Amino acid sequence: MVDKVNFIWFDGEFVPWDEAKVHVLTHTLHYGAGVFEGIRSYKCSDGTSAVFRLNEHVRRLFDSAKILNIKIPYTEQEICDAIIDTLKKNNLPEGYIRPLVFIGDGAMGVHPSTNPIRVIIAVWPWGAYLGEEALEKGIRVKTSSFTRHHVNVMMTKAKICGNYVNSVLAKMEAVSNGYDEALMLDVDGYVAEASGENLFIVRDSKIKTSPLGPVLPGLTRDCIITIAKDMGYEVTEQRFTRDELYIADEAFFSGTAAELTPIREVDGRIIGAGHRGPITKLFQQEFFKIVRGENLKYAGWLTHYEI
Ligand code: PPE
Repeated sequence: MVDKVNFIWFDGEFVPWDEAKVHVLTHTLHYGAGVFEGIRSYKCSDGTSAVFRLNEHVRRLFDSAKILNIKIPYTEQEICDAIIDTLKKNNLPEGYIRPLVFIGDGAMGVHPSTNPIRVIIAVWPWGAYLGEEALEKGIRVKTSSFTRHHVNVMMTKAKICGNYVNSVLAKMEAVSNGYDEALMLDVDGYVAEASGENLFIVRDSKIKTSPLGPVLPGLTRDCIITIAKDMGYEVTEQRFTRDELYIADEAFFSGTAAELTPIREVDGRIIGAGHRGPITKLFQQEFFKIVRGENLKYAGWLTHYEI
């Protein structure tokens, strides 16, 4: 269950959590044509809080809307300000932020016509996505029977609601088979991403991640690439096969919700030593230092606020 807070920002107004409702003929509810973001804020060691990569997430929200050809009736700055206001209004020093842009009710049929474009911003406390233990011990993963999107079937640079039906199918299959997460391959059989995370592998201290194409341009992915390069690691964005993952020394997922989650097993093969590897641990530590404002080199990624 989501941990309720008091208010949701809804079309420019704060509405009590339980009253943030829509009509059953809401267009997006039927056809999935909406866009959303997943953002986190963290308590910093100086006593303030900070949203991680706020501007870039909001930019991706607007990119997603452009790709879907819908116009958000606010500016990027207005949405950034509304996010901070929503965190403050709810006295939330640390949590998850979910802006959603959707097509309201009016006409039915796949052409949304003049239906209103509506925006909500919800925030709530959300701990480790795959469990606190997973961050240290790693998770068990199974290759999905569901293929990740073809770039001309779904728009993969956009975080479109309907794209996630593929993720829901894959995740449900993985969990019902006793695994924590699904490994999704692209249409050519190369490793793409998971239901809600990008993926990295490490072998001989070299880092590799799937190139953009079938995968979401994750901001955590971008953060890992940046910090790994800054630490002197070689990082390549190159297609790789599932057997290259099987023989990796280390593997981990990256995502706003999942943060950096180590992978300890794939399709019954133990990855590396079967627990979080040293390079994964190093990146994880660096990541948590950055989001908590302890590494000033990346201070530009943080938007501070005070409760
Ligand atoms: N791939 C997919 C398919 C994806 O959904 C996410 C985020 C990522 C990669 C990583 O992107 P980024 O968060 O910018 O590093 N998934 C969001 C939704 C998770 C959910 O279950 O809901 C998230 O992590 O917020």
